[in-house]
Amino acid sequence: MTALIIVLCIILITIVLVQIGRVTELTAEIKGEREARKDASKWNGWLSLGFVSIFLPAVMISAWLYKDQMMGYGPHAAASEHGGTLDSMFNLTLILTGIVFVLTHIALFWYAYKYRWKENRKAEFIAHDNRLEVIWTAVPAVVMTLLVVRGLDAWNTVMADVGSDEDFMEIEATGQQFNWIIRYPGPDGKLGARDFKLTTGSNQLGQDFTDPKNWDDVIPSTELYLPVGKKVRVRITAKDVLHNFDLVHFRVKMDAVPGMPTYFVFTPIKTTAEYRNELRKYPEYNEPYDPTDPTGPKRWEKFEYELACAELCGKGHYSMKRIFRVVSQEEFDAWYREQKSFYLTEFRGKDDDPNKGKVLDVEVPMRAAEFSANVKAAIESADVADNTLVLNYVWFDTGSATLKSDSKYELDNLVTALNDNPQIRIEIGGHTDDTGDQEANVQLSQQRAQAVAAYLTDRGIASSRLRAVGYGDSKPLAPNDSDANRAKNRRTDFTITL
Ligand SMILES: [Cu+2]
Repeated sequence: MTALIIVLCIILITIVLVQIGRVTELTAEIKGEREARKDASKWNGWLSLGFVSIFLPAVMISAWLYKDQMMGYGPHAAASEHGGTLDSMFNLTLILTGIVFVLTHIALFWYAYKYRWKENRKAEFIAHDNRLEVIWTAVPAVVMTLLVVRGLDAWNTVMADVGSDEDFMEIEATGQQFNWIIRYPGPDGKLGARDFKLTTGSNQLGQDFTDPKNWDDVIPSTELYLPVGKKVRVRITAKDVLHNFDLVHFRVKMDAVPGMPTYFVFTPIKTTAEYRNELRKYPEYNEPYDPTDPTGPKRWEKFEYELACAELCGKGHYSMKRIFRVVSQEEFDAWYREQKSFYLTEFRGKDDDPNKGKVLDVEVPMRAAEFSANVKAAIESADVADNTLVLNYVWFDTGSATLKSDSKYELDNLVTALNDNPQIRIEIGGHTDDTGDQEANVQLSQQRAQAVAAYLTDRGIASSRLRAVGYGDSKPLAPNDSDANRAKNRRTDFTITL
């Protein structure tokens, strides 16, 4: 019942509203609606004309005033070789669409004025005009073709991969929530292989360390350096979601897609210092970097090339910032020499190191340098306790005095040290842990010390400079109470005697 009453009310109200509308129309006609329309039409015409004559100049003036905020203008010049090409494409599009924008606005508002309603003027209806159709299809088609062809040409140039004979350096950028892991190839110039199945907390990139190319790879955690004028190929990957490798000053932007490596090749042409110097010309960059410290450094002095993630990849997206510093080749080389291999400094010898117990080619020169420094320090030291050095990389077959082949590197270092320092003599000491028969231990340690001495005399060291002593377990370095300590006590060492 209530519903019926409501429906009836709605119907009645609708009828009332329609009737009111009719009454209003009739009254307007009696009052002279034509006059009212004439007035309104005249006003609208003039206002259209007024609007366009203020709006268009205002657009142009503001574009001119704010041009320094646009990419490719003023302080935002491109800092890479291909950057200028992209900027000029944006410019061409801006000019062509700008012309169309101005012309259509003038036409739109001028016609609104010119063909405003007038008494006795009748609209002319055009059903179809082939000529017009052709013009407004052909003109945009030609312009679009021009833009697309130029774009394709630019795409082919910018996206061309490096040739095999070209001089370039390759780095790798891996996006993850929420940082960029950047990998440099190290002295061999080659990035090592990766396998996602090997990814762990300590091996973030899943580097396959059975691949020797991985051994010298560097993963810097602070500022990243690039040499100016050198072609850089960035291998871009992602670990979790979609990221985007964006170096805006170099006009480099490429999606980092999980499971699908992408790349970008670019050549930085301005060093950070040069770019700062250019920014210096603009008043806005002469303002203090930190507004609370007006006497502090200016904005241009603190400028850095920034790597950002241009994909909204999650909550911490904004924090994916890395600094790339472009410097001269000499400065770059100096920085690069200081970088430490991730594998050798962070991963070597850990439980999941696939090369545990093996000597790697890269380690041989490192160990040689370390050995010669230790010997030098021992000779120079006044303290007798410093004269004994452990041969950390000399190993024997279990229970025997046969040297393992990997021991030769350390023993060759010892040969070099003895040749470099003809004034020294050494006592080679063999040591065991406390397991097993004491007498047998002494005998084994004696045989092992002699094996080392024999190796040295074979390499031309006078036997008068060598003495081999088997100490058994009488000189432990640590109490024999754990496997680790017992391993420490099983050793060969040498003591320098002048
Ligand atoms: Cu991201």
